[in-house]
Amino acid sequence: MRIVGTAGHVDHGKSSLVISLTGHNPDRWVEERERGMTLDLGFAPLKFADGVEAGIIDVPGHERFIHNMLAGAAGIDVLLLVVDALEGPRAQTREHLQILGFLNVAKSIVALTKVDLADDEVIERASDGVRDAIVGTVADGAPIISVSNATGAGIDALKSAIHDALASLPPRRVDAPAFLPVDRVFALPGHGTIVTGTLMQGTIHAGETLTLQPSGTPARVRSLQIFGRKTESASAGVRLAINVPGIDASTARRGDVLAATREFEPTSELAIEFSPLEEALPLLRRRTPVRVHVGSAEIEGRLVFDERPASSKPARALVELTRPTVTYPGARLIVRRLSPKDLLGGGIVVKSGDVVGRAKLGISAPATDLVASSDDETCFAAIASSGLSPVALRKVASAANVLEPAARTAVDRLVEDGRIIALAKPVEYIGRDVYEASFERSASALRERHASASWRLGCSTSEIAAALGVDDSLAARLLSAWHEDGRVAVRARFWRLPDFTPSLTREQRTFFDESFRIDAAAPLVPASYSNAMRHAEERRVAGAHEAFESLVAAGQLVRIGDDVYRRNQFDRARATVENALANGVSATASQLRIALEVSRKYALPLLEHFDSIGVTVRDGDHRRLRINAGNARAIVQT
Ligand SMILES: Nc1nc2c(ncn2[C@@H]2O[C@H](COP(=O)(O)OP(=O)(O)OP(=O)(O)O)[C@@H](O)[C@H]2O)c(=O)[nH]1
Ligand SMILES: [Mg+2]
Repeated sequence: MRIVGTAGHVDHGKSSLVISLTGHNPDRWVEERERGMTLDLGFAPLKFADGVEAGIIDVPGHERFIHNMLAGAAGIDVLLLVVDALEGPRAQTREHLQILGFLNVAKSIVALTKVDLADDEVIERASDGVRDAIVGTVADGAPIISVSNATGAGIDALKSAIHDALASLPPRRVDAPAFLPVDRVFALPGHGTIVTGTLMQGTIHAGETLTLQPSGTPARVRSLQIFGRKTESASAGVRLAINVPGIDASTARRGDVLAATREFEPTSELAIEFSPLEEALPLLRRRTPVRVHVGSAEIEGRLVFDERPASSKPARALVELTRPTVTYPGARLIVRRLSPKDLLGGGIVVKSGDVVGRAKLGISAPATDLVASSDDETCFAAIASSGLSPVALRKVASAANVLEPAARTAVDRLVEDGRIIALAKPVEYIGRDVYEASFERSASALRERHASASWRLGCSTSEIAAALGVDDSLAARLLSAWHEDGRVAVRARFWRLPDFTPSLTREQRTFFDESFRIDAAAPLVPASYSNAMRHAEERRVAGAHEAFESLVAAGQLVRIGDDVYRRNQFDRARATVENALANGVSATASQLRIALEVSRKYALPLLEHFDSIGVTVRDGDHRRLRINAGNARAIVQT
C-alpha cells in the first residue's frame, strides 16, 4: 500500500475529489464540515477492483494551515495536484509544489476540477496555466485530467491514472528500522491510546514493543489497523492506526515518532544537504533562525552554514534544533523562516545523533548515496566518515538507517574483508584507512624516539595519544590492536617497534658501570639510586633517568626503594636466602641479615621484596620459603 496526497490552493476541490474517489469525507471535524474548509490532515482509503489499495492524505489548502499540510506531506508517494479550472494555479498551488518537491513524491497527476462550471476555452486556458506552473517542479510533465466532483466526469480516468502511478512506484524500505511519525493521537474508551501515521520505513508487528520518541517511552503495540481493517503486521507505505495502551494519550502528540527501539536516538543536531529556494537566498544568513518540519514535527532551530549559500545548489548545513527529535539518513525535511514563515528550502538528512557532533560538516558521502546503497556500503560510510572516532554497532545501525542485526551482518563482513577494524573494550569499529594512517603516525613517532633516545624503552601511551591527537584510552585500544597484529611491542608500559632494543650511550654505560660497581668486600650491598642520580646530574649525563628505567625494565638492574642491585648481585642475594631457608628451615630477619652480610638498612627492604615477589612467606618473626626450594625458581619468575 502506498500514499496518495492531495495538494493545491484553498477551495480548489481537494476534499471533494477525495469523496469522489473514495466515498469517504476526509474532513473529520464538524468545524471543517460547517466551514467547508479543511483545517487539518484528512485520510481516506482508496481501493481498486483488482485489489490495489492506497491511502489518501488530504491536506488543507489555506496558507494558514500549511503547518498541518507539512505534518503529513512527507508521507506522500503520489501527488494529486488539484487545480480549479475556473481559477487556474494560485499561490498555494505553487507553494505546495515547492514543498513537495523537497519531499518523497515519486509520481504526480494533476486534476483540473469544477470542469462542469467551465467552458472548453476556460478549461484550455487553465490547462495551459497548469502546464506552465508545473515546469521545473516535482509535477513536471504530469498528466492533466479534467474532472467534475459535481457530475463525476473524468473520475474514472483519474482513478486509472492513479492506479498506473501506484503500480510504478519504487519500493519503500521495508527492512529498515520502523519509523512512523505520529500525526494524530486519541484515546478510545476500552482500548486506550491510538496513534496514527504513515509508516515511512520498516515493518511493524502486533505484539512488538516500539519506542515513542523523543521521550523514549516503551510502547507495546497491542493491535494495528489500516483504515479500520485489523492486521497482524504492516510494512512501509501504509496509513496505520496503532493501539499502544501503555502510552498515556496526554503525553503523546503530533510530531512524536513511534520507532524501532534500538536504532534511533533523539538528537538536536542534524547534518543535512540543504537545497535553498532561489528566492530565499537573500534571507539566508550563516546562522538563520528557522522552523524545521521533520517527520510530522515542527521544531524551531537554526540553520547553520559554513558559508552562506550563493546559489540554489544543494549545500551542506547543520540544523540545530531547540527540541530533540529522531530521524534517519535520507529523511527529507522542510525549512521555513521563523517569522514570517517563508519557505526557505528543503533538506536531506545526512547524519543525525552524536555522529554529527564529531563529523560536523566535513562529510564526504553525498546524501543520495546513503539511500541507494547496500547495507554494507552505508555501514561502511557511517564508520569511515566518523574518522578516528570508533563507532559502536548500535550507532552504526542508526547512522546507516538499518536494523541492528543487519548492521551486525554488514559489519562482520566488513571486518572480514579488512575494510574496517574492530577495536576492543568496548567493541567499536574504525575504518581501515584511518587505522593504518594512525599506525603510520605512531610508528614514525616511535622511530623518531628510538633514533633520538636509543636508551629509552620507547613511548608511553600518552605520548602516542599526543602524536595521534586522541585521548589516552583510544590510543591504548589502538596500541593493543597493533600489539595483537605484532606491529608494536611493549615493556614496562612503554611501546616500541618490535625490532628495537634500547641501547645506552657510551657515556651512560660508563656512568652506570661506575655508579653500580660491586664492592668486593661487601658484595651484596646495593648502590643508592638517589646518589647515582645526583652524580648523573652533576656530571650532566644525558638521559640518565630514562636509561636507568630501561636497565630496570630489561632486568639488568633491580630497584627496591632507594636500593639498586645489579642482576647478578640480586640473584646471589636470593640464592643466599634460599640456601639459608632450604629444607623447610625458617629464620628471623636478623638471621637472614647475617647470612646476607649486610646491615638491617638493606636487609629489611630486600627481605620484604622477596616476600612480595613470592620467594618467601612471613610467619610472625620468621620467614620460610614459599614452596620447596627446588620448585621456587621455576614458578616464581622475577
Ligand atoms: N461545481 C463543482 N463544485 C466543486 C467541485 N469540486 C469542489 N467543488 C466545490 O468547491 C468548494 C470547495 O471544495 P473543497 O473540496 O472543500 O475544496 P478544498 O480544496 O478541499 O478546500 P480546502 O481544503 O479548504 O483547501 C466546495 O463548495 C465544493 O462543493 C466540482 O468539481 N464542481
Ligand atoms: Mg479540503
